Amino acid sequence: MEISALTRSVVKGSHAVISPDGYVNSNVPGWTNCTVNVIISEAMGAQLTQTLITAREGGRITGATHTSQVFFYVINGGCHATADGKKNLLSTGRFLYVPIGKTYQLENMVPGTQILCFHKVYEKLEGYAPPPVIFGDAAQIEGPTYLGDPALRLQVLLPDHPAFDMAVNIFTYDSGGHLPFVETHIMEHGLLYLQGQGVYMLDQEWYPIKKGDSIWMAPYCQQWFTAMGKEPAVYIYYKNVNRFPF
Ligand code: UGY
Ligand code: MN
Repeated sequence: MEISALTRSVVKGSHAVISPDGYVNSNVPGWTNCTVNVIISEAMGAQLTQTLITAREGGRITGATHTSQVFFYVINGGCHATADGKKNLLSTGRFLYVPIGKTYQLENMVPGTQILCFHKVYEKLEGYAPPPVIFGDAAQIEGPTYLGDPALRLQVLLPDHPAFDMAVNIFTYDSGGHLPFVETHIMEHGLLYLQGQGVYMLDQEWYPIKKGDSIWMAPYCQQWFTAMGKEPAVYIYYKNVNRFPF
């Protein structure tokens, strides 16, 4: 029998590892017939919110952005999406970015559809209008090698433009691939494993990680990862970018 008093999840001042075994569901107004798990939030010290939405029969996600922008990524399943009057079909690997001050509707969700969501308070930049609504498909985005290492590939899902103050990237590591150095940086991360497994080092502590796990890394949380197992390890992650730190 499994021992229910054990978990791989940890929540610390500079980082958290959240495995699905600890999920307790939330209700979010406007997100109807959906199971919602708020995985990363201000309540743990983060400056982003990372949410996982799983549709039940009749699942529907509607709302409006105010001070926060929102990024939706379809992990599996599909739905019809509308944002600021623009419509598109979302299926596995497709995404929708909704800037501040817009409405959104994700409807006709196939039961079981899973959607990852990042919210961040938008920091305006003088001289630049806030970004537009963006629909995209990760399958159509190039994944060049990362820092010249053919075992690592990085896809940048949002435009690299000063109007954006957040990035969302997909990082793929062949088995045995690893970050080339221990990163120590001011940017914060929220991430979700889409595939595979490996070992993450967070502030000199070592964690086995696999598909379905999430990680929060506060600014300056030291980080390094190596992929293990028979298939590439893939994670999608958030990063704050393009703004002066004070
Ligand atoms: O973009 C990044 O900072 C990325 N290389 N960090 C990470 O994967 N932990
Ligand atoms: Mn990093």
